[in-house]
Amino acid sequence: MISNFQPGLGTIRKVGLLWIGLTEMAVADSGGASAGPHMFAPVSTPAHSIYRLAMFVLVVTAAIFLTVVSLLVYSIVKYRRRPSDNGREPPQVYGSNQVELAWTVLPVLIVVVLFLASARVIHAVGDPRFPAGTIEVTAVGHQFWWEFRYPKQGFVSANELHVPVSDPEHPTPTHITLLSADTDHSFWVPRLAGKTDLIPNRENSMWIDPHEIGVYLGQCAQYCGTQHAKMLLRVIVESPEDFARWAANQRQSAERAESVARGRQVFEATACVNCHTVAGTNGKGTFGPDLTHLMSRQTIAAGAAPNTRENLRLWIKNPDDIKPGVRMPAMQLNDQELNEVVAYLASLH
Ligand code: HEC
Ligand SMILES: [Cu+2]
Repeated sequence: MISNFQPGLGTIRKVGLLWIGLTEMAVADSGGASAGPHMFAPVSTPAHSIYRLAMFVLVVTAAIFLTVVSLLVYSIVKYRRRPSDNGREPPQVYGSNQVELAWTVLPVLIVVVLFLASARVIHAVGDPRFPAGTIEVTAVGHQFWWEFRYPKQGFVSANELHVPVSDPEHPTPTHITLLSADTDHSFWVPRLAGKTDLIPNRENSMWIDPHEIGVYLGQCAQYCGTQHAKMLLRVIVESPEDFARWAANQRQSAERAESVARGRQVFEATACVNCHTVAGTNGKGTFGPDLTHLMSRQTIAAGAAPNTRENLRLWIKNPDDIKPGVRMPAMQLNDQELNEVVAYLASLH
């Protein structure tokens, strides 16, 4: 018997190692972010409550499953057909108040317990009391990127949501209002909270309360068009000091270095300005991401590529090479204009 069990345990170990291996691959792929997007390691209040509830439901239903399967296997084995059977029907029993009461009351009790446990978490997640230090962010889903507005601080960013880490003693949760500029999207950062949809002409909201500094990966979780799969997002949870420094920088107008004046002219003289804002220039478009502090982001095009000069050049030359089906056209710049505009973009810290 015991030797029979060993291959089984070995298999479980192998599956476990494979799982860890896959997670690590995801981490490697994600450009150094501290964790892949899975929901088994929550670090924020709503995700914690949901995880605990899910585990509780899983344990209760697993216990029911095991009981039912054991009884089933027991009956199949014990009452199987035997050569010694005489072929007659066993005695037929009709009705037993005790048994019927037991199999009615017990499931009702289990359902009530599951219902109360779920109702408690739904209430805690759906209707929390926000403390005074709550950060307000408006997230707008676009095909295929995220706009993040900080209305109280007065600036706009994209694709990488910065929030301060929340100390359970003095919580600073982030309340996120969710809007859509075009079609349905869904905001999902598995380690921080459940999914919430962004629906045109409707205001949804959610919140996160992360307790660990780090970069958490997320993904649009509602099919929204060709590049839905490359509509990634990252939440950068940082110390209150780092967050304050980042926010202060975001509030500044764009840098105006003389050395990149020609690139700025290219930017201001082309249709870039119809789709992009750079504070302090004539670029006031909102169809594409705000570029005022482009270089403060780790990635471009909603996580489609690391934010390097080479990728920026590739992107401006032909965005479709990085993200086929993207809503930004190739701007047909010549090589010199391309180099100048990339130098300008690279100066926007
Ligand atoms: C028709 C509107 C439009 C025009 C014109 C346009 N863009 Fe874009 N741009 C977009 C959209 C939309 C995105 C977001 C694409 C995505 O991530 O799916 C984008 C993304 C970008 C990004 C990446 C930003 C980030 O943080 O991810 C850069 C850089 C950029 N554009 C620069 C330019 C420059 C420079 C020009 C002019 C030469 C230009 N764009 C012209 C719509 C436009
Ligand atoms: Cu989407």
